[in-house]
Amino acid sequence: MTPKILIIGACGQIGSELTHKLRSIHGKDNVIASDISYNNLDIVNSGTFEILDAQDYTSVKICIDKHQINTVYLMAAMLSATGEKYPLKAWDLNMDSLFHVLNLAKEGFIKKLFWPSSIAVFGPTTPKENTPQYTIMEPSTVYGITKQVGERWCEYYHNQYGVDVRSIRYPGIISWKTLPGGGTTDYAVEIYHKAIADNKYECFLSEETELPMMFMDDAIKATLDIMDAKPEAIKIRSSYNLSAVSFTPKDMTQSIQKHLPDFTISYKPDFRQKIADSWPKSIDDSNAREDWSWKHSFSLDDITNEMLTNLKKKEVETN
Ligand code: AKB
Repeated sequence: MTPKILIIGACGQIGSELTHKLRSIHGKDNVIASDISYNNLDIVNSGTFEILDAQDYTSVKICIDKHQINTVYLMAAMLSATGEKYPLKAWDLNMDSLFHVLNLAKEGFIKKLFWPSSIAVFGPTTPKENTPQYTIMEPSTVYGITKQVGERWCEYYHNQYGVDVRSIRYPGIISWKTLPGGGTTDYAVEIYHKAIADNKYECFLSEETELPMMFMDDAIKATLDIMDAKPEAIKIRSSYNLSAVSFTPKDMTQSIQKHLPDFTISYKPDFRQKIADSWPKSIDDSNAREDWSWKHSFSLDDITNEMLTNLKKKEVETN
């Protein structure tokens, strides 16, 4: 099957990089980008772009028909921190959009579907160290609830209707091209921007808050790897644990200080601290490593190097 791909939520942090990567592999005419507004001109101007409301079933179906789409990446979602401000909106967006694509897949309009889950499926009662694939899951955020429920529905649609849906539980994703929006792990991107702009950062999480994280290139690789794997290799149809590195704001500070020795950090935890405290510190992703040969590449120091180098380059280009 030649993939004809639709990315829903293509202007966001992960969606934008996925769009560029998939276009470089399959050609820009085979990868249609879509989002609710034109909020990333780089994406809007780099190939076919459709304004699409992921909550509007008819519009999604029309877009799929129009472009003869067979593969969908549903990247639109409201993340953990914003979700706590707008709980019902988060529920509606995250669930409506998923049901629309699952139903279109059930009806045969979509052959293969990627839907991201998150470490937010875990909660305060989950074992925090090396969190297993199968364990207690009592998420305490609306975002986490939508992801856990979504996972159950993905597995159900696969088992009952044969829908080829694939999913991974992303940790915090660190990248320099597009800013994240509304997540609890966003501090790990902001810190690099502020290090370059002001040589200091006020962190909204406490210094010892350890969370699982990953560089964007690893996240994109994982996404492509699971989508390229043979259907028989995908033994988990809810969502796979996925891991790369785990660290605290203090660890990040020390890594940044290797490049910027005068960089300082202060701590002013806000409502996001409680969310971070409910999530795992580290993740056991042995199923992903065994089933579809997942392997990460970037350590914390590699990430720091990439972030500082590319953000400095970007600053020079825009000035
Ligand atoms: C968030 O912080 O909400 C997201 C996530 C871990 O899914 N980055």
